[in-house]
Amino acid sequence: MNANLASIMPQVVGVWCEAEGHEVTFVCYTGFEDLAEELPEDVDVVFIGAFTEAALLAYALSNRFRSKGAVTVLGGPHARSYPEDARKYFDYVVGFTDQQLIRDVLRDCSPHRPMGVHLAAKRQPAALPGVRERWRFIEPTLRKAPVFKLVPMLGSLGCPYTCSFCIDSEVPYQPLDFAVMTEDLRFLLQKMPRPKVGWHDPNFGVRFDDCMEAIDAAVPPGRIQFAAESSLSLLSEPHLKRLQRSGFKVLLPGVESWYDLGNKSKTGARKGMDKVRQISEHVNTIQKYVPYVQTNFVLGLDSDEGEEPFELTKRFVDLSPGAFPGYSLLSAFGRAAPLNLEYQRANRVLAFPFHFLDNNHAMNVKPKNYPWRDFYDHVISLTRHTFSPRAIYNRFRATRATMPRWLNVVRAVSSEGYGRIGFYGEVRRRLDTDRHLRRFFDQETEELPAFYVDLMRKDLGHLWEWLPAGALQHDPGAYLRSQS
Ligand code: B12
Ligand code: SF4
Repeated sequence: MNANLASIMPQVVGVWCEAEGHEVTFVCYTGFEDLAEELPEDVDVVFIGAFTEAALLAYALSNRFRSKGAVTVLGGPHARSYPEDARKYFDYVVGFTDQQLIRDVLRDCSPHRPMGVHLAAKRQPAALPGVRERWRFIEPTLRKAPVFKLVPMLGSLGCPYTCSFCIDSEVPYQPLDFAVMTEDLRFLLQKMPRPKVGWHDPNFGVRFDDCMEAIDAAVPPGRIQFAAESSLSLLSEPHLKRLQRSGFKVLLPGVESWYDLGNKSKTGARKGMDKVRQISEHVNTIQKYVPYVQTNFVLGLDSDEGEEPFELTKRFVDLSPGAFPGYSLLSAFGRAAPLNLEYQRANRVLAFPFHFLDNNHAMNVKPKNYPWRDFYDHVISLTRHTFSPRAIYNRFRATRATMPRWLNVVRAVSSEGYGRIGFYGEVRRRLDTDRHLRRFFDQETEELPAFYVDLMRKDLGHLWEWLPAGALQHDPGAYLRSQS
């Protein structure tokens, strides 16, 4: 799947660099390529877009390119979350990025060391190059996806909701040009016989009618299949009917919590089992119209206490057997969300290396209402329940279409289901037996446990040699310190 999940912005940056007259080499690293072969040698400036989970890889690459005389720029979720740290390893670290900012970087284009400069546009860009302009970067990326090919598109930026754990909670909602959307879809129909589009909007369909009109103006029913992340409050039955007509096959609504964030799921003040019943009914209704549904949950929120939230999620899994539950462990990505300041103020953020901050391999916020061992026991019990043979079978039966049925099985028995049970189990076992790891979890030491160092060395392979000194450590309170 990985090439199908590639980001839009690196393609955009490629288009903007070419517009300035530069020759661009574009590489999408999906985790499998031999980077030594794919990366160009003789370059003046290198832009890297990275999530925090890929930060160490990005730091190692920057070091390698700088040693050969290039100037390096980091953008993307990691740069937005941890600019203070990234400046140590890049000449430029950029936040919100528009065409003018890229132009400024290219014109200045000089080494900034030992500390890089931090630049950011005042707001999200008003417009971005569409599929037609990005096609020459989209096409080689999709070639890396053997069967299923998903074209990334964007209809809006920001979000009108204010979930305090989210990077977009303070970014105003802004639709992109609907005419460009229509034009892009027409273009795609010329390029592919049966295109599939993945919307990268944080919350798809906020301006629902405008969005659907823009799609319907270009796409005869059923010609393009769509996937989108959308909040439950936008997924009323009339909206679902329209989405079905227009070819939406995959929806990923966020439930997040049984006690919090009611406005987003339109459950108002309802909490606990009442909310489970209501959401489960809603999700089952969604599945009548859309064959593949993934419901997203955050585990370990401060509103959770005791066994109940985990038991409620198990009930949800039973009541909505066809939905694939996506679990994220509560994570504070540096300055990505306002809530992170609170965690840092309370000294609850652990210095887990960036490599493990992918919402699963580590939870870098000390849970408010659970000792670590209890928390992991609950997470393991929930994950086991979700991927038990009975639940896998029920999911299979409750999903009508063939592809989604098997996709659910594959996800359950691969690294996502069974793999996580194994990893959480290993961490839980070490909480009993590995004294150093236990002390790290309890914030009694910041020295990294060998267990994590070994995993990073293995994952980074030969790039481990290029990791700059100090890169494994970061200041988990940097955001708070920058505020004072
Ligand atoms: C769409 C999306 C996805 C999609 C597409 C992923 C992709 N490769 O882009 C899917 C569903 C696949 C996905 C998966 C994951 N996601 Co996601 N995702 C998002 C989401 C909702 C929107 C991001 C987006 O594209 N916005 C539109 C772009 C145009 O805006 P932007 O991201 O703000 O980018 C601006 C700047 O940062 C900059 N910029 C961005 N990239 C680059 C690159 C360069 C080179 C430059 C110069 C500038 C630049 O320019 C933009 C314009 O100002 C965000 C949450 C959010 N609301 O932003 C989470 C988010 C980015 N995801 C997140 C996470 C954790 C994940 C997963 C690890 C979850 C998981 N456990 O599987 C995976 C990892 C996937 C991967 N490694 O590729 C975190 C990242 C936190 C972090 N610091 O790393 C976010 C912030 C959500 C959160 N938890 O707060 N995700
Ligand atoms: S609805 Fe989704 S995108 Fe919007 S603020 Fe909440 S979590 Fe973020």
